[in-house]
Amino acid sequence: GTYQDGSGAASEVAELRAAILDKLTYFIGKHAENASDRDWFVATALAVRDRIVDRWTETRDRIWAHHTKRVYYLSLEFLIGRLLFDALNNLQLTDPVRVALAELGVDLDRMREVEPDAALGNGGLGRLAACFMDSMATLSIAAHGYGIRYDHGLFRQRIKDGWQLEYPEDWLSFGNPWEFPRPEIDYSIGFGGHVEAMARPDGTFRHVWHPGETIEAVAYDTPVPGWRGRHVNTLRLWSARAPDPLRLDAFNRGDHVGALTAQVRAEAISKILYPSDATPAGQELRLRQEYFFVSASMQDLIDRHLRQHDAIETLPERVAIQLNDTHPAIAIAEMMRLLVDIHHLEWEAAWTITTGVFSYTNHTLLPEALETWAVPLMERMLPRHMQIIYLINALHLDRLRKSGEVSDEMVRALSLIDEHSGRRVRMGHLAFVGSHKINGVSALHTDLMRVTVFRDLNGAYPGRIVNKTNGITFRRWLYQANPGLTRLIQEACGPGVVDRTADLKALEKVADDRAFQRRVAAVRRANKIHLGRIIAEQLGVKVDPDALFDVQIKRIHEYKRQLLNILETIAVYEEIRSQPTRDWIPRVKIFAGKAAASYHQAKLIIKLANDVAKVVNSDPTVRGLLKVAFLPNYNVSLAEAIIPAADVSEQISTAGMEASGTGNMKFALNGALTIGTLDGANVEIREHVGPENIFIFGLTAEEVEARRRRGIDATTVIAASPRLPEILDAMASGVFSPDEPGRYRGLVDSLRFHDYFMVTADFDSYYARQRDIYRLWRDKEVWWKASLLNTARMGWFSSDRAITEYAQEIWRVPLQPIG
Ligand code: DL6
Repeated sequence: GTYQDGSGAASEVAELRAAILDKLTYFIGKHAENASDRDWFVATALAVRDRIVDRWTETRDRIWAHHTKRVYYLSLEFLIGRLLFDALNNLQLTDPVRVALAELGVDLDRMREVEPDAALGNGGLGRLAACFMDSMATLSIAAHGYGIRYDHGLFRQRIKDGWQLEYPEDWLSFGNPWEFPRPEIDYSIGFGGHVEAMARPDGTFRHVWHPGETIEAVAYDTPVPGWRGRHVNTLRLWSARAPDPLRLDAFNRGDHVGALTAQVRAEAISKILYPSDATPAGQELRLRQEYFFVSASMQDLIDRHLRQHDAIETLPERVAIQLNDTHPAIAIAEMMRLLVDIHHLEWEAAWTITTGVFSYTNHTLLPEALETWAVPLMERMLPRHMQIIYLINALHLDRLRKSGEVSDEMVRALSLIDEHSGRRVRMGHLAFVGSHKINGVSALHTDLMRVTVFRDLNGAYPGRIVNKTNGITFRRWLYQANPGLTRLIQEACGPGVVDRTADLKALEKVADDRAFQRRVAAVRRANKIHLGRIIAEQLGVKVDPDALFDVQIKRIHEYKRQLLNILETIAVYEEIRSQPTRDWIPRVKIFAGKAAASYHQAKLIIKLANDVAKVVNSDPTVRGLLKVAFLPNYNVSLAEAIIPAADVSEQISTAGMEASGTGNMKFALNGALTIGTLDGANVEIREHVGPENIFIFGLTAEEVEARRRRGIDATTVIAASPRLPEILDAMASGVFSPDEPGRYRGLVDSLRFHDYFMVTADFDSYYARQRDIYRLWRDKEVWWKASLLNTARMGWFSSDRAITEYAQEIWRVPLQPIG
């Protein structure tokens, strides 16, 4: 059996089998004999979807009848991954569907592989939104996710000769069985044009925006069932359409392409996800995307409110809107425009409503990722919104001036308009001023927010900043991804642990039970064999399941310091070569992750990982004691295969730079031991699992700051290190790039002379911690105890806990706990 209790009564299986066959016949139009895996997948998804729909309509009726306060989660990214097992598990249908398909001669696990990943996000921010959708449904919160239905999600990564190549992703090419197109739900979105000021008899003005261009936003709904199918929410994604499908006059004149240009321009808005993880794309189209989905969502939620309640004034009692980062921050101005220009409220009343409904989550302190938009661009694209932003700013600064002494310098810092290099609108400031709560995503990150980006705003609006440490959904990241471990956990903690993550604590009692440890080790070994097959298929590299699997999977970014990990790999390689007969612990270094297409240094780091892999994996003196694998096209599904197979989790960002991390939580929950800096949520993970069960190293955020102030030339640091000079010389002289000896000279020079990310400063302590890991690995009893204690103590990092905090402290909406 599995961790589910719906064990699959015969009648249930028969019903499901009939439903799947029915979909295959009447929806797909095929016989079982000539159906492909993809046909079976679609038929199964549709049969399961039917079960979800009943609960979906029930949920809607219940919310409607009780006038439940609603949450709207606005996010430019939802990194969902595959949905079949989410649906099956949350509806307790995995076993009966498995049996029903087996009776039809179909293997559920093979079929699972054909579902494309919905990769509508870059990384942590988008995946957090997906975990939060699962938790909001699980806790019966009346929530909608609002975003964009990108035709093409995050690019597909291929590695050719060690270099990253980007290809368009095509998740919709075979249709999407989970979504419901709602062509009848569409809103007009304006761009450009001018604003007319019309004097009222009392001398005030009414503003009418006459957009120069209009685009339609069409809704596509995906139901999101919570745990045990109690409650089903909606993810509503908007797709762009031109008001007219083509210009018939031009077409008839023979201008077949020109007839379509307006349509192409309109539809470009939802064509593709911008691959900009931590740098603003800086392009007009990106701003068009942001306003497009925000305006559709604001119109939609106001419509829904007015269908149910007669007064717009009650919005804050009925609605909470969460801005996932600043990407949807223009919603503040759009809400004001709708309330003042369309619903004719007074400015003050509108502002009270706006600040009453909005709250904003900040996900990064990296200066290059703090969104700003050039004023001339805003004036051209959103002229009315620019006026509104100016007025918000004037009133905000007036209020501060009245409340006390503010220097010119403070005004410059507090203003929504940055005047440093041309005039730019600071979207973070707009989101801050227009929200009643602003949150960071880990304790450390929130503390740093208060003293860095939002220092002055925090002084002006004390108490607005709160912390909400991120969480992950255990349903996907433990129960689905690691059914073997889940069964053992249920055995030790009781079957109800899947409802009450606090029950994980009971694992502590068996943490040093040798027999139990061995069974946990056997599960890990099976997961490693499974991952080993993927590595062999993808890379032709054979790995030993008894080797230590040391994993770093995440976006490639200098601050995440994949480079630090590679340097340590080189150190180990050199040691094995110089003392080949010592009793080395076999180790596999696993990397995966995408680099932004325009981020050259990150792409060079990918090339380096692959170059090092090539040299190490083929060196006969190494004899397989060290293997390096860079797996291409990292995505949610690959993460689900890698994380349960990891022994060591690399969370080694420069302290102060990783806002939280959520991968760190997924690994620790699955029993990998973390090597990491005191950064983001690592700090809280250490508090929970205990300092003896995590390997912390390196400079603290404060020390990083202090060192940077002293300068980032690393010449003396390197000279003082017992290993760095040799490693860097090897890299710089072309040991890993014999075809182009100078390839890494620039990279090495930047480490030597501008080591902003403190790779060299942290290297020796990182190296020493890795040796501690080796020592522990030799003592399996202590190792597995530490591993089990990690799993036992990670319950707090559930996204159910995070969402409970948002619901109680920010949104003030009711929820129904599970368990
Ligand atoms: O909060 C989710 C996630 C954090 O866990 C990561 O630490 C953080 O880097 C990420 N932030 C972004 C911000 N990008 N932009 N803009 O992706 O958020």
